Amino acid sequence: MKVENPKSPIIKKLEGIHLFHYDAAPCAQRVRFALHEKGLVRGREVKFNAIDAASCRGEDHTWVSRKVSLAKKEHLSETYAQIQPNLVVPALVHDGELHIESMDIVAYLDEAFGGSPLVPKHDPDLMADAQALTNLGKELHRSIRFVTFRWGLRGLARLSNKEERQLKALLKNAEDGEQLISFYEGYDNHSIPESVYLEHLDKLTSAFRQQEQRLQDGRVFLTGNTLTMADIIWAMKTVRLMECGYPFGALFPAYTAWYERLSERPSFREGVMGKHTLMSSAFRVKAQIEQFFGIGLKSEVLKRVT
Ligand SMILES: N[C@@H](CCC(=O)N[C@@H](CS)C(=O)NCC(=O)O)C(=O)O
Repeated sequence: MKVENPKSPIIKKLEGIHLFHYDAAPCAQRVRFALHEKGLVRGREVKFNAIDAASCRGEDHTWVSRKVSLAKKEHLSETYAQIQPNLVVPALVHDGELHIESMDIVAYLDEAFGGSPLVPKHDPDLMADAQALTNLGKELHRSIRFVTFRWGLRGLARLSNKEERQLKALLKNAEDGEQLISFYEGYDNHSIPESVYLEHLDKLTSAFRQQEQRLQDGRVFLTGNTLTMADIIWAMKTVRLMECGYPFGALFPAYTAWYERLSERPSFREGVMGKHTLMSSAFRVKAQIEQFFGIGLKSEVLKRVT
């Protein structure tokens, strides 16, 4: 979605492609994957709010990385609210134009940079299938949030009272602010009921089972034999859950093999994982320790399906 008349004075100054993102955020990983599929590789790292001429410059065939640390809560700032009114990553600027919503950005990059289409408009049946799967992926974003915050982040991502007040004030007029506010209210007060968490976990398991069935016919990608936006959104959903110990290998072998195929692509290795390896390893170690003690996401899921 292109944002008309963005508030931030930074936007108009940016040349080439600048991505406001966080290495561990699945929504930003979707866009980084697409950028690399389009032959645009990661270039300079600059502060997200840097406005000097050298930082604003673009470079051919690369994108400028403007990291917004979710861990340091840099997204809950007035400066970032002027860039991304919903206070989430990613946001992409291309030659002074601001785009938000990760899957809309993927579609934008597809149009702007050509190459093998990620949005298969040329084939109506394929397009309908890829769109339906993408929509299901979007719907499940909330479920991923509930499950990964609980198992992956625990208290680490909680907001202080002051940060929660800041979040509410900054999102007062945002179109899509209510979801983030109500999620943090429950999460910060430890008042998300177990039943809500389990409902989200079951929704995810049943969605992954559907994908497992799809892949039974030996297809390479989720919608057939070409990579589409559907593979992007589902693979990035899978990254974080894998890190949290979700037992994909034990439950869904064809889905796991599909994910491994995707994760071997340079766009995945460089675009998605490039600078995410440290945090990814920390998540995996945490999951392994939990598994050692017979707790954690793996045993929780296996208990529910057997
Ligand atoms: N619909 C948005 C969702 C963006 C979103 O939720 N981003 C997450 C990271 S995956 C975020 O920035 N969360 C901030 C927070 O949880 O405080 C998109 O697809 O771009």
